Formats: sequence, C-alpha cells, structure tokens
Amino acid sequence: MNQPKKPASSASRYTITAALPYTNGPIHIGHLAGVYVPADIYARYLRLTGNDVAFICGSDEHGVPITIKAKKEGVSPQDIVDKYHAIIKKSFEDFGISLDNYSRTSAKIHHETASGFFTTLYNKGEFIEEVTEQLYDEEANQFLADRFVIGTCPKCGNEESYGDQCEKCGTSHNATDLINPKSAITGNVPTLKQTKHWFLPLDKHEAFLREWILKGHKKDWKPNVYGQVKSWIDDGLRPRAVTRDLDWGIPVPLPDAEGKVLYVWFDAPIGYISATKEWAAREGKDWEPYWKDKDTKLVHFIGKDNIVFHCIIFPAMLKAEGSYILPDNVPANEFLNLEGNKLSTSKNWAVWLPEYLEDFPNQQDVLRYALTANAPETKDNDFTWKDFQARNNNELVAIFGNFINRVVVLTNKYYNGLVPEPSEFSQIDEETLATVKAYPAVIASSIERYRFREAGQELMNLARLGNKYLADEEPWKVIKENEARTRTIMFVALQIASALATLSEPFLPFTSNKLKDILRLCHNEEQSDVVISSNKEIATAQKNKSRKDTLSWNDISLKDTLLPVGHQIGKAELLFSKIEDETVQAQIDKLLATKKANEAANKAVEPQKETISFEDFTKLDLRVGTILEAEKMPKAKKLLVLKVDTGIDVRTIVSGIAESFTPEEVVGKKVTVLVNLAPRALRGVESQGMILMTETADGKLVFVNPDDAKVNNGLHIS
Ligand code: B3M
Ligand code: ZN
Repeated sequence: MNQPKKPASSASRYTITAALPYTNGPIHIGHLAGVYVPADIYARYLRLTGNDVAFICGSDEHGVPITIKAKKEGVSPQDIVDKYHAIIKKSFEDFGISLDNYSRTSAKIHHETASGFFTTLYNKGEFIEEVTEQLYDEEANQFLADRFVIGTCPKCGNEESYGDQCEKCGTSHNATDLINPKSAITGNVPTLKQTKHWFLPLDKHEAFLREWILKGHKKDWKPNVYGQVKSWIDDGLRPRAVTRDLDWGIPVPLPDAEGKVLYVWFDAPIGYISATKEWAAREGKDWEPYWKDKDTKLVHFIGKDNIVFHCIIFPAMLKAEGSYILPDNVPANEFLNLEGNKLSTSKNWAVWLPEYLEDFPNQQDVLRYALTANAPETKDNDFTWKDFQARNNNELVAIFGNFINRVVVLTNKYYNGLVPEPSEFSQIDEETLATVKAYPAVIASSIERYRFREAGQELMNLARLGNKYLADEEPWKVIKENEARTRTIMFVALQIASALATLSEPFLPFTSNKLKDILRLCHNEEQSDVVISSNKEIATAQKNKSRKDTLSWNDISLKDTLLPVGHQIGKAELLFSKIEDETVQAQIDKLLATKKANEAANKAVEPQKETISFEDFTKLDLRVGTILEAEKMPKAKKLLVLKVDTGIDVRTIVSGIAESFTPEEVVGKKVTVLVNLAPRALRGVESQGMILMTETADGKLVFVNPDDAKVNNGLHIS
C-alpha cells in the first residue's frame, strides 16, 4: 500500500465539467473510459468528503458533425440532436453518472449566455474583424470549415485531417492551412472566396498563457496535457476565427453578420456555464460563485483531442472576458481502443452504452470497474471482452463479492444477523483494523491526483485484505472450539465490509448502495423502513438525494466502530455474478460481424474491363442448363466435374466452384451456361463450356441464375 502524500482535501467548492458529447451518436466505452467514469468517480468522492460540487455536462448540439449526420440521414439537424440528446441523457442516468445537470446547447439559456459572452468580448474590443479568403464549395454553394473540409495536415502529413483539427497528431489549425483540401460534401477542390469573420487573437494572450501554464503551478498537470500545451505555445499562437458561415449554430449577435454563426468550439465550452446557470436556477442557488469565486476549483474532464480547446482557447476567452476563474486542472485522458482497433462511430467499432445496458442488465458497475482498471490515463489502452470477463470473475466476484457474501451469510447463520460483541483483539485484528482506517486517505490521495486506476486497485486491495483475513482466521473452523474468538473475527470482518460499502461508492455506486442496504448502513428519508434494492430505485433515490448514508468517507478513518455491536444486518444477496464464456463470446461475435461488414464495404471495386462491341457480345451462346450430376475432381480443392443438360446435349463441364458449393448443393440447379467456349482439358478432363458465376461484395460466389427459367432457347437479347 502506498503512503498518502497529503491528507484528503478540506471542504471546498468544485465545478467539475465533463466534455459535452456531440449529439450525432450514442455514448460508447471510449467516451466513458476517457471522460465520464473518471469525472463521476471524482465528483462522487468529493461529495462524499463533504465538498460543494456542481458536476456539469450537456449535449453539444452545434457544429459540423451534426449537420453531416443530418444530411446523411436526410433529416434536419434538430431531428438529430433531439434524438441523440434523449438517448445520451437516459444512458448517463441509467449508468449512474451522477451529473447535477445534463443540459443542451440548443437551450435558450445557452443561446443567451453564449451570445452575451460574444457581445461582451466584442464590446471590449477583444476580437479582430477581418475579411479573409475562405474555402468555398461552388457546387454545394457553401463555405467549407472544420469537418466540411479534409486535406493533408501541414504538421504530420496525415492525408485525412479535418479543417479544424488533425485527429492523428492532434494539431488544431485553420481550414486554409490544409494541403490539397477537398470538400467533404462533394469531393470537389474548393475555391477561395472572401468573407468577414471575427478572430480571437490568441497571440495577444500568449504571454499570459505562457505565464499561467508554463511558469505557474500547472506543472502538476498530467504530463500528456502539459506537454501538448507547451508544444502549442512554443509553436507560436495565431488569431483564431470564432465565427463561421453556416446555417446551424448560434447566430452571431451583430447587425452585419447575416448567415454567420458562432464557431462550435466558441459556444460549446460556454455550455458549461449555461448548464451551471440552469442547474442553479432549478436548485435555488447562485451560479456565480461556481464560476467566479477565486476559491472554487474548476476541473475539466476531457479526451486528449480536446486539450487545446480547454487549455488554450477557452482560458483565453475566460481571461479576455475578465470575471471568470480559470481551470485548476484539465485531467485529459488518452484514447481507449477496442480489441486492438481504434474506436470509430462511423465504422460502428464500439461498445455502445445503450446496448451494453440492455445486454448486461444491472451490471453497470462491472463496466465501470473494467474501464477504471484499464483506463487510458497515461497511454492509449485496449478494451477486450476477455479482460472485462476476467475483471468481473477474478476480482469483483472472487474477491469483493466472495468476501461480502461470507461475512453476511456467517453473521446471519451464527448470530441471526446481529453484529456480535468482540472479545480480545489479537495483534492481527488490531493491525487489520488500523489498515482499514488508513484506506480513505490512500484512495483519496490517488483520486486527488487523478489516478483513478490506482484508486480502483486500492479499493480492491481493501477487499483482498478482508478476504485474506477470513481465509487466515477461518471462523467456520474456529466456531467449533472457540465461540468468543469467532465473535471477534466476525466483528472485525463486519467492520471491513462497512468500510468497503462506503469507500466503493465513487467506483461502484450501485454495488455500494446494495451493500449499504444489506448492512443497513443507510435509510431512505421518505420511507425509512424500505430497503432500496433495484438499481432503478437506487438511481432514483440518489437523484432525489433521499438516501441518507450513516457513514461518511472520513468516518472510516475517524470512527473506532463502523457497525456497532447489536446492529441488525439484512440477508445475503449476491453483489456480482459470474460472466460465462458464451456471454462474452456473443459480444466478440458481434464485433467480428461488424469487422466483416466493414471489410466488405471497403473492398475495392474492381475497375471495369475494356469496352467490347455489341458484335463481340452476340458471339456468346448462352443457354439455360440443368446440372444433372456433380462430383469432386480428385486431388483438386477447387474443381467440380459437372454433367449439364444444355438443351442441345448433355456435356461435361469442369467448374472451379468446389470451395463455395458441395456437389449435393448444385445437383438439380438451373444455371446459365456458355456453350460455345472452346473445349479445354483440366486435369485430364475435357471441359465443354462454362457455368456463369459472379461474386458478391463479401466474396461469395453466386450463380448468374435463371432460377425459374422454363425454356432452353438460347440467349434473348433485347
Ligand atoms: N463536443 C466532444 C468531442 O470532441 C466535443 C466536446 C466539447 S466540450 C466543450 O468529441
Ligand atoms: Zn497532423
């Protein structure tokens, strides 16, 4: 066990934001591992330690990805955002992401807040107004910004970089910086056309950013974040357009800006502020301290592709506005891959949250745990279904679940579920209880340094401690000869179980609540005698804040007794269940099917052969024949020897279809036969014609089949 470097933080105010997901698809495990699970662990931990927390998120409903998706599906952008906003919001709730508010950037309050922010900067003279040449698609009749244009990244040479950002090297650039730009709408090479825009002069803020990030205390930022930001600043910052010529977004609030909207990356981070305002109004609170009080800690949870926006552009905007605090930390994660390949919405290479929730009902915590244990904190990481299964079966079931089950079952068996009175504590008991007391600080220290993998493993170490304690002390044997000692062992084990119930809350909230219900460590304020057991009820109770837990995080180290003598606990209930091989194989098969479909879609279409004349074509004598007999050609993998009734005669045809069809499958089939092909000997058998076949996109041979053809009267050309 690592020794904590500093004590758990004293009560403070925190504004925690999680990147606003684009509403062009559901949430997948990459989003969860990179942003939402760590943010949720952090928020839950801070609430549990008595801090004042606003945990904020919402749908990012503007921007080109939404428009592209709408175009593809032939619906309006509004239809797209309405659909996915509802799906995302519900899946977060069902997954137990404990957001205080999940808002959306199409909300009136957001349009007002973002417009107001722009106006303030405009009035302060913080923008440069400039007519520049921008890429234009003559055919689509529109300017090409951001994801509407694809070209070669000037920094890394990636040929598929977007107009605003290269996904390969992460560089953020202007669309006109791309080499060989092409319209993502028509594929055309764009022309240049003049248009007026407003630019945020990042170069003007360079000195401040350098001071704030590089010389300030930001050295405690994660090395991946600090390194990226430093390299951008060192490369030199340039003015950045914050408006676009688009018809989807927040209109630029100026009289001479017809047809122009705010750049999505200008409005989206302001969405954090709008969502806080919306939440505060609902809760009867003042939103301003959460964004303006110097003592508030602002923490942005994001993926690594969002670093520049949260560490350079948004801070420059906040600084220019003047009344806001700046982020205290931006713990960006690297990417999660799936079974060795990059997650991709367009290639459907993902584990989608709504599908997971359906396929694994009431097993939210298993995915939370697997993603935390394998979080891409310092490097890209891989999610595999086998690892998911192993984390569940070998850790959650075999360690955590097994320990709790033994404690609860034995307490019920020996003492009718009442916490027994201990006799003398042995040295092992004392040491074990002292170790338990140290865990809150150990786990807190990892969480506060944004090391969620480490924190999750420390929690499992506490369960290991419990498991080992029971295995070593063997109360099931001791009870036969030493009743007093058994009581002590069970008392100690019950204290460990109580610590686990409380300390697991940030990581395994559903399990934690179930366990608190079993140990009767909570009461529901509205119906205090009702034990909440289903996950749905737990989620509702948490949202209504009607659960009242008897132990806080700090109690685990401060209190000598967590579960007092004589306290009645409930009956045993399984916390986790084994995930069978068939279950994960079904998920792997689903991915294999996706892979096959993608390969088929990507298979290069063979170019058309040289044109032939009509006269050439009429030379072919095609007949409908019937296969009468078929057998495999000895020692030839690919060949079948067929007897075919062509209507003229019965002849032998050797056909290379043995890898696709068995002889039995083809006998009786009607087929198209080229009857006037010059005979040819194959493996010593003369083939007198050819069966016509073609290949489907996924490489399957199919007959050019006359199916129900009744007559064998040669080729009819119409
Ligand atoms: N909508 C998420 C993304 O880049 C983006 C985050 C906005 S946070 C203000 O996928
Ligand atoms: Zn690049």
